[in-house]
Amino acid sequence: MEKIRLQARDGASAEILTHGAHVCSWIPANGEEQLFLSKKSEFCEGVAIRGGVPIVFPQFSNLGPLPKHGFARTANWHLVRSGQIEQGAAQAVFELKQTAASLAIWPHAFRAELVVTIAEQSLQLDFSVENHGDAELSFQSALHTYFQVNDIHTTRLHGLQGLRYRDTVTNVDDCVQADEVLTITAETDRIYADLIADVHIEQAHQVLQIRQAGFSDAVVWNPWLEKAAQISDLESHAYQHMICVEAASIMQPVVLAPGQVWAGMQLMSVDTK
Ligand code: TA6
Repeated sequence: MEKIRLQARDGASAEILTHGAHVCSWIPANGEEQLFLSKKSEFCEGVAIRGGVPIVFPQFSNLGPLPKHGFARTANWHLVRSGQIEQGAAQAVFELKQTAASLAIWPHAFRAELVVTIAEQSLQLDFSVENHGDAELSFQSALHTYFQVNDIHTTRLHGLQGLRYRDTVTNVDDCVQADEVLTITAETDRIYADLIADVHIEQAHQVLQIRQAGFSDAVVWNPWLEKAAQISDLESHAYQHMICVEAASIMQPVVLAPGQVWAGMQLMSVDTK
């Protein structure tokens, strides 16, 4: 698997693997690593990477007959181009098309594209899917971003108040986020529907703003101690240093007519306090 290193003129950098078009590292200009990557992650063909930004497509979790979270995160993507673009930003473009293996489990011709752009304090991920077949297709998708945090106990999430969510831990639908601040104090696995505001991850030293478009939902996941201990490629105490906030389309799968294109975006920007 090939690793692409992006460097913007201002020093911001990112690393992306062709395996899964997987963003493994993002360091803003004059900043520190923002993505969590498990030290126990395996980097081998056919295996999903634990951390960074796995691309979930065309199925979320086990909500269908496909492998968990679909096949895009373990597929070999094609690098279309990479390098610096206007105003010193750096960008890499990857594409994935149907293969004999994907057609065997998901009978659709498609082209998926991930555009990774870094500059200054931000990372932008543009994900799109085009239906190349002659029949309608539908899919779920997520940018399953793992953020690195210094201490989960003092990390505060904003921007979810008033939203409906499905609690995947208790299997209760139609919960409502009452509080303005969400702190993680136990295993948390929630699908928030119909986002309206940006989500902010607040830590003592910085605030990371997450804006999304195209994707209607957001997933918040932390396995906490017991669940983490059951995940073989995650160190059991790593849960203290990670939080997944995923831009997702799950509740309402995306439906594409032949020739139609769908696009979703997750834009992350760091503001040091
Ligand atoms: O997005 C949250 C979630 O679906 C959790 O339920 C949890 O299983 C997580 O993804 C990780 O899944 P993975 O297949 O990468 O172990």
